[in-house]
Parts: sequence; structure tokens; C-alpha cells
Amino acid sequence: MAGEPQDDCLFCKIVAGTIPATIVRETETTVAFRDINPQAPTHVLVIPKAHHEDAAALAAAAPGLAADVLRETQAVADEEKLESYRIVFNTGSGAGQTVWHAHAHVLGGRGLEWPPG
Ligand code: IU
Repeated sequence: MAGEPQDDCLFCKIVAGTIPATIVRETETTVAFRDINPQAPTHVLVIPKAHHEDAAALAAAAPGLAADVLRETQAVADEEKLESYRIVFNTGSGAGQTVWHAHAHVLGGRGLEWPPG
């Protein structure tokens, strides 16, 4: 069911603390942690604690929570002192989504090209 923890979800396990992660920020509704395979000097993932499979599902089911995630991306950028940064929600396998728990990538600390690959 939308919002409920999923036994087979890696990010639900990070929320539960049963899989380790380098957590940089936590709020009542969100967790931000460093990506294990960083693509930039700063590469932090911001996730809702509740399970929603992608950004579209999150926005549809829980728009206030989607706003919490966005607000936290800004807080991460501020903490990391990023003047410019990119927020990415890979949505669907064709766009590179590999973990089916909504997450925002916050990327910065180097020049970022456009268009992305
Ligand atoms: P994607 O947009 O679904 O591809 O992003 C998933 C990210 O989760 C990806 O960048 C992985 O490196 C990252 N990640 C992680 O940080 N910790 C993990 O244990 C696993 C994946 I598995």
C-alpha cells in the first residue's frame, strides 16, 4: 500500500536503520544520505520516509511530502555550500531509475553539462 514500508525496498531499510548509510540530514518525514556511487563531489539522495515508488506517485499521493523532499534538497545544497546544483528524479527504468522508492539526487561541486546523458 502507498506509504507503507516495503520489506524488499533498500531505501525503506535505510529509513529503518537496518542498512547503513551516511546520513547528512533527517527530518520527521525525510532522510538525506550520501550516494554510495557518487557522480559529483556532492551527491546526496533525499528520500521521503514513507514508501512511494517514484516522484510521480509521491506527488500524486502525498503532495505535502513531495514539498518536504524539495525543501530538503535546498537544505542539503545550503549545507554543502553549493552555489549551483542539479536536482534529479530519475523516473522509470528508461531514465535510469534503479531503486523504486522516490528519491531526489542533489548533485553539485563540479560543472554539470546540459543536456544530461
Ligand atoms: P536511481 O535514480 O534509482 O538510479 O538512483 C539510485 C541511487 O541509489 C544510485 O545513484 C545508487 O548509487 C544509490 N544507492 C545508494 O546510495 N545506496 C545503496 O545501497 C544502493 C544504491 I543498492
